[in-house]
Amino acid sequence: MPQTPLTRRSVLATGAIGSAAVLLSPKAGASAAPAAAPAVIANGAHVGALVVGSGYGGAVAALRLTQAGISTHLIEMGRDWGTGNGTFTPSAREPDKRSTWFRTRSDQPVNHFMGADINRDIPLYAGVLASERFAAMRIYQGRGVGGGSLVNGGMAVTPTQAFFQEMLPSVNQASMYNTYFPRARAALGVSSVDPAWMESSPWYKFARVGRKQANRSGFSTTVVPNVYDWNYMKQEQAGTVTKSALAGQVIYGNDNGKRSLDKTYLAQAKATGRLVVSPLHEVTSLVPFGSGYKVTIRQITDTGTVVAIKTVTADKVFIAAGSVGTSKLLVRQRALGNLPNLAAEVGSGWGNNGNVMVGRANHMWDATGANQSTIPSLGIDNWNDAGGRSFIEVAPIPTGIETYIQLYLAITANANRAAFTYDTATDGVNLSWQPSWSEPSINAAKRVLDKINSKEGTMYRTDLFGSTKTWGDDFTYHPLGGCLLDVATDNVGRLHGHPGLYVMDGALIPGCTSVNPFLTITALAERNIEAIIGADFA
Ligand code: FAE
Repeated sequence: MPQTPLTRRSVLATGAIGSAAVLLSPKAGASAAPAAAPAVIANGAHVGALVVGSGYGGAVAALRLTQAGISTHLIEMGRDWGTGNGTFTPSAREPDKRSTWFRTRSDQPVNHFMGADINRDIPLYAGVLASERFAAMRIYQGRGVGGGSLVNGGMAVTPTQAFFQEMLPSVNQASMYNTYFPRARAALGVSSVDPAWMESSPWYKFARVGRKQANRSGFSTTVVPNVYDWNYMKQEQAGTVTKSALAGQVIYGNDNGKRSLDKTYLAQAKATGRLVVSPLHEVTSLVPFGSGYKVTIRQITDTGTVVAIKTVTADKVFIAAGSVGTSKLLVRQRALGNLPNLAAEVGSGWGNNGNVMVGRANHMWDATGANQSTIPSLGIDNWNDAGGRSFIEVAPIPTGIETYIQLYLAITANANRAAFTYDTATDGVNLSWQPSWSEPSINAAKRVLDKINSKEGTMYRTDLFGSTKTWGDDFTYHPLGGCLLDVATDNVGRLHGHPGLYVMDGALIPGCTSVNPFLTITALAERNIEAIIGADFA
């Protein structure tokens, strides 16, 4: 049977990452590091801990389980992208087959320019960015070992304590802000741009112009921390290293510069010798079996041919397939009677973090620059506006030419929540989001951007999200919820009704984090896995 080779990656032993190592003492019954780990999981295997999905929740679980001496298998439906130059699509401007998860045409967030559709035909391939379409919402997600960290903008923002209290009232605030957020920031390698460099770099002119305009209308901006290596970016500008953020790479992966999970949590987990990663393996079913679970896994090639259907058994299963992947998997298993005891709330409470995008047309004297880094550095903070709360990223539009466009991604307070439901006719899962539900988000964003337009005498662009469409309100980068903490699970992510089955990812978070979500997902996973290892592996 053909098997996908496991490519080894180098460990980035930075000080920040090293200082984050929380060495848990090995548990009773924990296995020693295997002499020669198998390349991928074998059909018929019995494993102690199985983690489904290698994004933030999965990577945290994998690291802390292996550090506690527990042999762990990580199952990931996307590719292992390896490292180094030439792994990913060279620029988001020119999507090739590596860009997109099994579509015959790219499906970009900004998909039009001056009336023209800028998507491209591409061969079907296990590309790194999935655009998953539901009736009224398309959801962008990372696919590959590292999940969303491979494709995201790296913005690592801590929500205010006041909002965290509102979002997850059952979670002890002090422990989050004193222990788990700092632990997550250190392990992810979060830092901020050198302010002096940002003021002078031509690649951040778009950010400076965006800030000037926000300030002129009475709004303050805040620097947004990131996992991108800012020193590497300085060298990109100096021309001494291969360009990545300064070459238009981000949503289809960064070959260099970004500390994605494969270089941080997952590299550390592999270094324990107790982690086996199975890329191009998708978990399709879960059934209780003895005191654990029987798990069915489909293995594919990178062009989509199914090469194996494997059945394995696991004592404990950590589901970290992302808000959408986790919700879909569990809703379907409940409907098929495989996990009959799951709570009725599994599938509910889904939100899009209030995401909407929009562009403004600047005047010729407010050029945003032909050269733009793909990594944002500033946000307009209007979260205290009770009439419509928003945190608006000043986003780049790295086309390589001067467009005079000021682009924004707004994160807004939007109380609408959708549910995932099983559809017997298609054997698929639907999402109940309605087009009109984005209106509160647009209204919140307009409270800032209408004012800027009025002050600057400018208008919105209507040619970026369709041939005549102002708002990018039908997609999200930030799916959250579907399996809420302390509702569908207990207060650390144990699913009700099925012992030994856990949720670890963005599905736990009720629809909105007020800021970009991965730092919150990581910190919450750190909290939960510590409690689970302490209590359930004794
Ligand atoms: P996620 O990272 O999505 O990982 C889930 C993994 O599970 C994926 O690798 C899937 O391939 C895999 N999977 C799914 N189903 C299965 C299955 N059945 N079997 C095996 N594997 C499976 O989940 N957030 C920020 O905070 N800052 C940003 O700057 C930012 N920018 C973004 C830009 C883009 C283009 C996108 C798409 C997202 C961005 N995000 C950003 C969102 C962030 O990446 C996302 O919230 C996290 O990745 C979610 O983490 P999870 O662990 O929940």
